[in-house]
Amino acid sequence: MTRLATGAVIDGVAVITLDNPPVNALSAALRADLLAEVERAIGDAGVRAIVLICAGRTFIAGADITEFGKAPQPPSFADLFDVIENAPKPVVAALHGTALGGGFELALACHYRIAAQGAKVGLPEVHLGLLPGAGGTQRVPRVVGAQAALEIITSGRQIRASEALALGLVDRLAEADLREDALAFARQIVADGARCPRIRDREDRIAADRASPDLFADFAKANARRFKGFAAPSGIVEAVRAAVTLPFEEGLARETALFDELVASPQSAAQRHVFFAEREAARVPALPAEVQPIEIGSVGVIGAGTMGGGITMNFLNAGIPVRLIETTQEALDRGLGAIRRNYEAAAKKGRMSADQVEQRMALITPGLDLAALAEVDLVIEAVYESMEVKTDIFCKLDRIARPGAILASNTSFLDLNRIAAATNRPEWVIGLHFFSPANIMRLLEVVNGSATAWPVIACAMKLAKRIGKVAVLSGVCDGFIANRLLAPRGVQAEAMMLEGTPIAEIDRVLVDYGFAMGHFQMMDLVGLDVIGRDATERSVMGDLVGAGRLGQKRGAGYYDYDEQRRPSPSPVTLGLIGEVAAAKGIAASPTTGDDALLARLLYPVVNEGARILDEGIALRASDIDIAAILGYNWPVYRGGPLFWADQIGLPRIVAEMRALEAEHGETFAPAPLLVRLAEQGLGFGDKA
Ligand code: 3H9
Repeated sequence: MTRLATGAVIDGVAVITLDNPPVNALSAALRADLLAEVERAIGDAGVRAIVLICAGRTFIAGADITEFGKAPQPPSFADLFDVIENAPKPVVAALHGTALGGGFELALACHYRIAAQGAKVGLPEVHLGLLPGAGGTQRVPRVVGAQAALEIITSGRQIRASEALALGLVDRLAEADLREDALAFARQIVADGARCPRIRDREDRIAADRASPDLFADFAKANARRFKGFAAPSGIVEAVRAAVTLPFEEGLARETALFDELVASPQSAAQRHVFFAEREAARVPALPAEVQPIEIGSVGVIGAGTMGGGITMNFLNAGIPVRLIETTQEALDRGLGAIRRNYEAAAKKGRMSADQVEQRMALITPGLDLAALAEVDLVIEAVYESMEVKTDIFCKLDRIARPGAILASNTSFLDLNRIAAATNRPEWVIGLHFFSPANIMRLLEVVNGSATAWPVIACAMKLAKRIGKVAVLSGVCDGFIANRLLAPRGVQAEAMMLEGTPIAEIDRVLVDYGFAMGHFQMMDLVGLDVIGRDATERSVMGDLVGAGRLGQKRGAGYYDYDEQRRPSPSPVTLGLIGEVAAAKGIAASPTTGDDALLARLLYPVVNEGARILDEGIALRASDIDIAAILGYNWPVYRGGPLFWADQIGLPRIVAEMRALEAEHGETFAPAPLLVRLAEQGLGFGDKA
């Protein structure tokens, strides 16, 4: 068997190289090999110091996440770290790439740390619904103090080497070659007396923290909004408090107990599912292996409105030049102004420099003529949703764009195949459906037309990663994956409203489930005039617009808003709901009870997901979860609608849907796939 850790002694320094691609995850096998090598080096009288370094693109990026939920295999992290920390010879960790989670915790158990200039360190466990379970919550506060430790661990952010040096989390930065510099550092340590300082013995920072016992409650309070619904942050606060208030061993035991609780929780299972689902989404099994993605060096965007501007920013941020086209100078100026304001606001917050603002703006070539797109590699059309306008643009693009250019539409529900048919090259046409605000939302639905060629799909999937998006491949259907999936939630919210369920109750249940806002709050935020533009029959929304209640921007929509934009129930809306219900002959029968409300709102989403999967619109159940999480802010700790459904159990959902069907009609008829899986005792996650 290949050994994952190998040692070589160079001038009295044992260099132990870890090699477990792709990210050197600290699996049981790697822990065993590393332990053997460290013990060998400790026992070797010719070895005066030890350097731990990794092969490949990164230092250890954490524990092996696939091992969570399985029976733990020896050696444990604690046993391995004990041997390293108590080694009688100095141990130096040499960090490059991303030293994260259990990898960074290993480095903190070493006596010294040296980092390559471009390295980053961090404890991202919180993103997996966990806390650092290998001493991170105990050692980091001993270096940086409790306040900074809380910030670092609850944010899970990656810290650049220079900041890590300033914070004392690493001892020095390599100047040139990490391995050579680590060796030189080890030799110098030996020459200076071969001290083996242990972070666990450091008291100064936490002694100071003991003087401010309120800091934990204050931190939790100040971040209550950010932590809402998540279990891991309070576990982290608790563990860091233990670091300050308990002796090291007891603090460590507290950390382990809290970690064990979280790792067994449905939240962490959901967040781990999301971690792998995001990566899985990039894979298209049917893509022939020999297909080479087309490279994109320049982009054209048609439409400088909110969507087109946001789309443009993604490419500018990745250093890709954009030709931005509008129909009038005024619209173009407005669009450019909005992009600039956005960047300047980011610069004001310290997220970029003034120079970077200018560099990004300089990548835009504005224009009023589609002919300017003759040479770009990819054109993205982002004009309003009209088949007529879009087919006209694609017909023109067909004449203008160079052969081999990809022609993409940002349509959110129109038939991509009809758009493609307006050209003589439908194989070069694809859907790139961004979500608003397009520079922020991470989902990109890549819509595969019936004629779209494989290299075009391969290109879109690869490009998504380059511009920081998570691509999910979708077939052509009304609303593609995310919009189609979530539409039934809105339908049911509005149906319940007309049946007399208070809208504030409907919204509250969604917020308690974990959504950032409820259905009606979201409508008010987006603007009722914008959403209800194409309505054909009488609706509460239409009446609200008629009454000038356009949403938050007017201080009144479904809700009334005060100056701080806080919503309160509106008697006007209540009256309109009654009128519309009466006009439609809907009798009052409010839904009560959180579970009943939730089932009514979200089981139809699960059902639609089953149809989307069964029809082959989505490649896999986890893609549907990703679309909901990244496109609609479905709470990540629920794992998405289909993962959530699996956790509830499909037989229970089918039974409840049948009861709803008996009461409210066939909208609730469980989808065939849902019934099939339930009968077979399977979940969506089991569907191949
Ligand atoms: C932890 O450490 C707990 C401890 O505190 C306590 C223990 C007691 N395990 O993201 P990429 C795979 S919790 C297993 O595409 P990039 C990933 O699935 C852990 N697999 O690359 C993918 O596989 P595939 C704390 C992992 O360059 C491949 O590696 N650490 C792990 O864009 C490439 O990944 C973290 O949460 C893992 N830990 O980004 C860090 N990590 O090719 C998680 C990655 O089959 N990892 N894989 O799809 C990351 O954030 C990114 O992967 C990283 C590289 C930044 C490292």
